[in-house]
Amino acid sequence: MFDRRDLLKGAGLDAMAATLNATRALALDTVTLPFANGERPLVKYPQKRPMIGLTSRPPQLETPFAIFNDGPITPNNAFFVRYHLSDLPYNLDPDKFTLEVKGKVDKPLKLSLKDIRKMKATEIVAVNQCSGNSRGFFEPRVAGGQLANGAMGNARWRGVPLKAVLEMAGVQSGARQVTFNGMDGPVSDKTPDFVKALDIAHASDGEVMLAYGMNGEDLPFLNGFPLRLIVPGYYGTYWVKHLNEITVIDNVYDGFWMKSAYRIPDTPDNAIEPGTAPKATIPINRFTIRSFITSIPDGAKLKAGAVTLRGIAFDGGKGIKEVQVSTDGGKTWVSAKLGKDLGKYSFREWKLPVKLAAGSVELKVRATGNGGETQPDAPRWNPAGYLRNVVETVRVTVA
Ligand SMILES: Nc1nc2c(c(=O)[nH]1)N[C@H]1C(S)=C(S)[C@@H](COP(=O)(O)O)O[C@H]1N2
Ligand SMILES: [Mo]
Repeated sequence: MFDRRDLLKGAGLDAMAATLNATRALALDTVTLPFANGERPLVKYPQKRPMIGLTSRPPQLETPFAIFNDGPITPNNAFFVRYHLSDLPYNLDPDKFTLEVKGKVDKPLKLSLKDIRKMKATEIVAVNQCSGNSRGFFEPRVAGGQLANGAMGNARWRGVPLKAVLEMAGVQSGARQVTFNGMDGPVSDKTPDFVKALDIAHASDGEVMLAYGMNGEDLPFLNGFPLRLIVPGYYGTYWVKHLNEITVIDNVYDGFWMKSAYRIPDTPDNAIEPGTAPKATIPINRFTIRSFITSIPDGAKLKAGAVTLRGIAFDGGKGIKEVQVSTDGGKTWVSAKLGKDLGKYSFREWKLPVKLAAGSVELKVRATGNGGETQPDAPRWNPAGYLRNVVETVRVTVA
């Protein structure tokens, strides 16, 4: 719809604003996700290929699952999009953009994109996954965006360590947390602005990153152009987009999106009895370990004989030790061959040649992390529909 030079001049953003402000993006077709009320339009947004549309105000787009079979890196134009608030910064001018660093620091900063790009760059391959990824599969069903498994993606992020910027600003003693605010905002004053917080030690660990690059290009607008937070191993809620305000504070941030939203039961496995309410909660944090078969969709019809199964696995940052596959509904398991290691926060590809005999076959996949944690056979439940990591099953008919 427009090229990168136009985008940087701002003309592209105007075009995008027009498209995004249209009540409905161009609907191409529909897809049906495998749960009740799973009909969704396939929609086309600027810088994106056709994506599964969840909402249009704000835009929320899910990645069609077949794309995860194309390789371990999710293309920018297929990367999922999640927003809470509908007032997006379409009119931002990258030449005038500034990142403010303030609060309990010796030297408050106002950094331009040029300033940030002049700093020593680092790169990391890391999965971004929405807390609500796979929420549509919860039983009993829970409120919130009814997503299948496509609210995740893996990219090579380029930027600067947050640590380096915090050091430039000089964090004062007594600092406890750092808050992150982006340029998007609520349309009505009643909705609280989207602000997230990390503990100071986490924010200064050298891995948390301010990213301007994604897979060798600028961030797509809908993925946070021109700057976003990368919090490797942590759910996407912390990965604040269009990030322009960092505040060091000497208390624990109690804004809505930390204190009331994005919380998980404070129980073993962060699960509770389905349909009940948790007694105590904590902020959501690291990913649970997951694995998927990507080469064969659920419900496929296959010819009997040899086939190579392929897929991906990832966890909250220890890295994948083993992926096992079952072709008999979980009775027996065989270790798959792991693909190239792109880092402990990345998707890890796996593949396994198997022989399938005629009949109804349940294919299952289960990952084990370097810390020994693995996936449960039965789904765990929490009222917000977070953390899903049950052993996934792909049912196929072999003839
Ligand atoms: N500014 C801003 N950043 C945000 C959000 C938001 O609503 N506004 N949503 C968060 C959530 S919940 C997720 S899952 C990720 C999604 O990142 P993506 O849209 O690039 O895939 O963005 C995070 N960063
Ligand atoms: Mo999310």
